[in-house]
Amino acid sequence: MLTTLRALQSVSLVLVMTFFAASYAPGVEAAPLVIKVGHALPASDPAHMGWTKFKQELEKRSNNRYLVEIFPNQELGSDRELVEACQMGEIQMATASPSNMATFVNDLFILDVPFSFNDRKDVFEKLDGELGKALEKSINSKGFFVLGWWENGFRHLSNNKRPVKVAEDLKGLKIRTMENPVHLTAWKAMGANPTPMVFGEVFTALQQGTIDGQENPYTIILTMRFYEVQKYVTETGHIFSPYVAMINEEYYKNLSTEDQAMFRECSAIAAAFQREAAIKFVDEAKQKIIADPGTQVVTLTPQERASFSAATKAALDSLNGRVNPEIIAIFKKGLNQ
Ligand code: TK8
Repeated sequence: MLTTLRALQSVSLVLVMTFFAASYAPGVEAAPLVIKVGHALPASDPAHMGWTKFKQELEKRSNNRYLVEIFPNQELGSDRELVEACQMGEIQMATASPSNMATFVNDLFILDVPFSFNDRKDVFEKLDGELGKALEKSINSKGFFVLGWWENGFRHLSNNKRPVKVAEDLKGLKIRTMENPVHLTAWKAMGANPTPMVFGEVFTALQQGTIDGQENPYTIILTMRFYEVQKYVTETGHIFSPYVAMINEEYYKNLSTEDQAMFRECSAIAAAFQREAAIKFVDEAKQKIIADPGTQVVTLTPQERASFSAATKAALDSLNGRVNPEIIAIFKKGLNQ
C-alpha cells in the first residue's frame, strides 16, 4: 500500500514538473494582449480602414504581442456609448465625431461653428497645430489620450422635401442633427426645425418620414445608404467633421515607454493613411451619389452659401460659458487667416 502511494506521489511530482517546464519553455508564446477598438461606421468606411491599418502596424511591430479586435458598425454602441466605454476602460480605443463627444469634453463645441474652415488643408493645419493641441489637452483631461485626428469630411444637407438653395428653403424642414446643442442652435438660426437623434436611428427615420433630412459627409451619405432614402443633397459644407482617435488614458499610462512610443508611431501611420483614404473615398462617394437617378445634388453659389451664414454668429455666441475662452481666442485668431 505504502509502495503504491509513494509511486503515485513520484508520478504526480513528475507530471507537475513537466507542466511547469512546458509552460515556461522559451518557445511557448504568451497569450497576446487584446485591444478592443470600437467605431460606429460600416466596415466599408474610411474610419474602418484607419483602424485596420493601425491593427496591421501594431501587430507587426509587436510581433503579435498585441491583438487588435475592431468592432465596427455600432456593434459596441453609438459614438456616445463608445466614448463612455473608452473613458471607463471597457474598451481600449475608439474613434468618434467630436460633435458627439462635446458633452464629455465641452471645448470640442468649438468645432461645431458652421462655415469656419476654408478647406480640408485649413482644417488639418489647425488640428495639427495650436488649436488641435489645445483641444487634445482638454480631451486628455477627461480620461483619454488622443492618438490622432482622422477625417470624416465636410458635412452636407440632404432632404426629401425640396432642393435647398438658400436658408429660406429650410423653413419647416425637420433636420436630424447630432445630439449637440450648438448644432441645434445653428440649424434653428438657419431656419430649419432641428431634431437631435442618435446616428443609428437616422436611416429608418428618413425612410419612415419622421424626419425630412439629415447632414453628413458624402462618405457617410453613401456608406450608410442615406442617399437611397433622400431625394436632394445640397453641398452646404457647413461643418468639417474630423474623428478623434483615442485610447483609454489609464491603459496608455500603464504601457511601457517603448510600447507607448510604438502606439504613437502606429497611430501616426494610421492617421496619415486614413486621411488619404478618406480624400479618395469622398470623391468616389460624391460621384456615385450624383450618378444615382433618385438623388439630385445641388451646388451653391457663394451668394447662396452666404444666406446660411446666420448660423455662424448664433453658434459662436452659444459657445460663451461652454468653451474655454483661450480656445475661443485661438479659434477666432485662425478665422482671420
Ligand atoms: C458616427 C458618427 C457620424 C456623425 C453623426 O461615427 O452622428 O452623424 O457624423 O460620423 O460620428
